Parts: sequence; structure tokens; C-alpha cells
Amino acid sequence: SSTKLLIKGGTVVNAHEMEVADVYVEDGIIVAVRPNIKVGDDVTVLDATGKFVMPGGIDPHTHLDMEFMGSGTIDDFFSGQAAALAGGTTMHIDFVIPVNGSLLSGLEAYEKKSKKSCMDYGFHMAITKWDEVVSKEMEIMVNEKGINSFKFFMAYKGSFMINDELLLQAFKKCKSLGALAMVHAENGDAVYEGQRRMIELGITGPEGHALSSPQWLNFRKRLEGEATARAIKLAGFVNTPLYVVHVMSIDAMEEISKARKSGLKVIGEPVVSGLVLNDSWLWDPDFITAAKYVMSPPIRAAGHGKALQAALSMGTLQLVGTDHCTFNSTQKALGIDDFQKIPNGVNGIEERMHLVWDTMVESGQISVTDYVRVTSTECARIFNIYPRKGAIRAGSDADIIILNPNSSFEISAKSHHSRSDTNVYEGWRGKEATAPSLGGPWWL
Ligand code: DUC
Ligand code: ZN
Ligand code: ZN
Ligand code: ZN
Repeated sequence: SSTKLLIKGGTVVNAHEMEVADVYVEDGIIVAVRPNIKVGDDVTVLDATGKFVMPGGIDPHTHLDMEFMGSGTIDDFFSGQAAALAGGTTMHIDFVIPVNGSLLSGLEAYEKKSKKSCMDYGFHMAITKWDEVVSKEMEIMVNEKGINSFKFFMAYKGSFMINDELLLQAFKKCKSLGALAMVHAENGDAVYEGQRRMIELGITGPEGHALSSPQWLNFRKRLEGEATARAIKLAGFVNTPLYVVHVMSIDAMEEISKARKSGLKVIGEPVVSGLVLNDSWLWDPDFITAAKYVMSPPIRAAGHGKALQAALSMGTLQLVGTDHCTFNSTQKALGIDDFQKIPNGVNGIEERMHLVWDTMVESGQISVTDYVRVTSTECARIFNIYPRKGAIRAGSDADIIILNPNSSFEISAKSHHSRSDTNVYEGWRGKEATAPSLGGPWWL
């Protein structure tokens, strides 16, 4: 038997236009989009009058079921995806972490972990060391495994970080494979030095993570700009496109802006935490309240988020991710005596669609069509899954959400679907956004 669904009378939104129309779906594929579609009795009809019918969100940056800093993230491929669906995101792209440097072993492990999946997903490959074996494995990823985006770390000195010499080799390899190079852009040597300095000064709490004396705070954001500029120049040198993940500071954003104006192919991804939060929480006297905001690069001072929002609205930055990487309070407490031991990461896979809507569409900063572009379509285009994803049109996957602009609910750890006992967006508000074509909230 087939499932047939008609979504009637809503405002259908794509990245460049919107119109009142019906959407007819059969077996998970959109069959028709036009006004007044007539159907038989065997079709489930949903009235979407007064609501927006949009492509489901695609989160380009998540970490589910990842071992990191001595802990495993609390959300796996089931709970993380259930959270995503509950919040209107119908696809995500996760980072495979190699096992002992091996990409193939890493992929094998992630293929197992992702067996619990309840929605569509894709993989990027993180590169945690660089040598000839890895270089050969990259070929296998691109030619046989369908993975053609690789993330390199300019931070995490002593573990994931690779130096400029190797980064340049890696970029050359991406160029020759036609793969997309991605970077975590921070100056790892300087971050290491700055963290040691904080400990020497006796600053062991979460505020030390933002390197809290004013000159240090300045330095850490400037150094994100420095690393971003360096990566842009190295990628430009070998003429390969670059994707900068989690752009957190004005400094980094301005480097991307300059590069794009000069004609370089550079993509900038802000994450929702960087767009809407600021570092004031890192000074909360309650350790857990502060520690839950610890991620890298650090969430910046107030003002950076607004500037990143403006850059997103003007197209200087192109799409919004989350870096969803959740730990519960017991795990965050590993760093009670030393902020360097707090597992880095914040939630967001469930909240991203709500927060971009409530902070940017409600305020008139971006249009509803731009909302679809930055939360879905642009990601589908960059990672070669458009128009199967990221569009409401005949032939596309029925990854559809219905957003009710007149609804409002409060985000809370008490009601969210992540397994974490905390939420960095506690008390923020969102709109109801359901994904009916994917079966409704059966995971509850
Ligand atoms: N930053 C985080 O906060 N968590 C996961 C990895 C990263 O770069
Ligand atoms: Zn990162
Ligand atoms: Zn990440
Ligand atoms: Zn699907």
C-alpha cells in the first residue's frame, strides 16, 4: 500500500519564491505543487491554511555519537535525529571521525552508529592527521563512498591539529579530487598558549575558556580571524574552494567577506549559538550553568552575533549550522577544576529552525524565502543534494515542514527531545514546526 498525503492551502515557500498552493505527496516523494489539487478518498488531507509549507531544515554540521574529550556525546543517531525532526530539521550532515587516523575504519564505525537513524543524513569526513595513507583513503572516500567534503583542524594542538605545511598538501589533494575543503579555523598554537596562561593565573573556571582578561578575549577572536585568513590564502594559493565551519567572530566574518569580494570561492557557516548567544553566561557563578556554554571556538562577546546575523542577511555568510555536540551536566562536570577538561559542545539540532525564525524572520532581518535558503536550500546546493532536498517541487523528497507563524512555545530541557539534561536555549521561544510527511511525532 502507498501513503498519499495532500497538504492543502498553505503558503509554499522555496528559496526564491512563495505562493499559496497544495502539495501532493506519494510514498515520500512530492508529485505535484499547484493550487486546487483534487484527490480521492484514499488520501490523507492536511489543512495548512495560514501556515508556511517549507523544505525541511538541513543542518550541515552535527556531531552525533562522537567520542570527544574523554566523553561520548549524549545524543546518538536516534535521539539526535528525533530532536532534529521535532524541531523541523529533516536532514543533517555529521562528521565521521577517523579511528587511529584511518578514514575507512572511521566510516565503518559511523555506518554502524548510524543504523539507528530515523531520518536522512549524510557524512563529511574529519581529518585528524595527514599522511600518504590518509591521502589515498581520501580518494576512496570520493570515488567509492560518496564522501567529498573533508574538514581539517587548525586547532586542538596535540590531537587533531595539522600545521600549514600539511594543510597545504591537504588542500592540494582536495583540489585534485574536486572535493570541498572545510576548516575549523583557530590558531591552535596560540589557543594552547592562552589556555596555559589562564591556568597559571589561577583562572580555572569556564570563563577561562573565553580567555577572560580583556586583552586575551580580544586575542582569541582576532586569532580566529587570523586562522580564517590563513586558510583562505592557502586555499586560494592552490585554487580550491573553502568552507569555513562555525564562523563565530566579526574578525573571521570580515576575512570571508574580503575574500568573496575578491572573487575567491569561500563559504562561511555561522552556527546558531554564535548568532544568538553571547559569552556573558560563561561568568555565571554556577559551574554547570556556565559550563554548558563551553564550545570551540568560544561563543563571543555580545555584538558578534548581531554582526554575524547581518552578514547572513546580506549573503556574506551563506547557511546556518549548529555544531550540535551535546554533553549532560555530569559530563560537563569533568571540568569542575579546570575549564580545559570541560567537554566542548552545545546543543542546537532541535532549536536551529526556531531560533533563526524567531530572531531573524520575526525581526524583519530576512524574508521567509531567505529563511528557506539559509536553513535548507543553500546547504543542499553546496553538498550536491539539490533539488532532491531543499526544494518543494515535483520530484523532490517530501522532506516538508509546516510552520505555524502564529504559534509560540518555550524551549526547555524539560520538554526537548535531546537526551541532555540541559539546554543552552532554555527559556527562548519558537514556533511549532512539524514534519508531517515523515510520520509525525512517533518517537515521543
Ligand atoms: N567544537 C565543539 O565545541 N565541539 C565539537 C568539535 C568542535 O570543534
Ligand atoms: Zn570545529
Ligand atoms: Zn563541529
Ligand atoms: Zn527523505
